[in-house]
Amino acid sequence: MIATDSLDRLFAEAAAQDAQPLWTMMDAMVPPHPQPKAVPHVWRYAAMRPLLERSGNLVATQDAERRVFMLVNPALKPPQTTDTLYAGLQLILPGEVARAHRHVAFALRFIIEGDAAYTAVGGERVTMRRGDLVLTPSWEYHDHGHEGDGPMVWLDGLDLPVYQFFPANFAQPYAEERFPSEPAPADSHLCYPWSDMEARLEAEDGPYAYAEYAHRVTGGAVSRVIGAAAERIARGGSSPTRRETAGIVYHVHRGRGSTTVGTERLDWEKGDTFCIPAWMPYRHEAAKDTYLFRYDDRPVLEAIGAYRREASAS
Ligand code: GTQ
Repeated sequence: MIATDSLDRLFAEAAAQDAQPLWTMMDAMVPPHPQPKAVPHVWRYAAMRPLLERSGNLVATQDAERRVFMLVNPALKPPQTTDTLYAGLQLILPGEVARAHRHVAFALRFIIEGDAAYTAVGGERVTMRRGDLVLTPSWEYHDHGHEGDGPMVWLDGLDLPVYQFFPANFAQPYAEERFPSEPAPADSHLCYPWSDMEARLEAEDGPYAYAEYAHRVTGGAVSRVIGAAAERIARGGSSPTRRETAGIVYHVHRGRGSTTVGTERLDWEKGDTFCIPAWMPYRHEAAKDTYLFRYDDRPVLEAIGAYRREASAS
């Protein structure tokens, strides 16, 4: 050993070998509890709606493969709405086509406004109505079109950030603008109408109800990465306080209220979208009869044995 050796000298020489000591940053590398980088945040529809409308005047679908505003977490970069989930607001106008492509990333759509637009997925054409959940499974060609009246806006939920981490995504355009399709059957595994979900939530007693979407074929979550659910909270009611290792994106389908996340309070109303970072305790309170749609990264966490949830009444 050199008599004049020191930690500074050791670290400098290790750095020259592209190596660093673990023991000075053990807590950051192996944290005692989840440390999401996302922060709680609300994207207000009243503010976003006019921006979408302007994007409709300024950008044609020929010039934008998808006319979408990404909802970017203030503490993160695109495409992160949470650490692992992406959310965007997509606009399609009557007569437009968002051309066919496919990608490994999974997408879901929750319809916010309008009806009679369609998504054609792998040969099935699904007509979309407010409140419906429509799935685009991994690697299926899909295009969106609108043959009705008025603008159509939906929330896109994708697992894109996962593919920033696992660089395993591929994307491909289709040779034609539209992938050939036939109208989807009423019980298509791609479409989950709001009326069915609302009936399930109404069938439960009490001021608060929670129901998961079950894939019509597998009976499990809507994808291997993303799961989805809806919640009903009666006016004056509240959810239990929960925390889970999943990150969550919420969308207010109907109603008004607030969610306490850690020490922060997020106020929201119909059309707003908000996010809950992993492991932060959260509790919703409704000022009006409320229905929330949500998606999360629970299935992928379960696959790697890392999903945990705690709930307490109140
Ligand atoms: O509609 O295919 O928000 O590929 C982001 C990427 C929507 C889509 C997004 C996409 C799509």
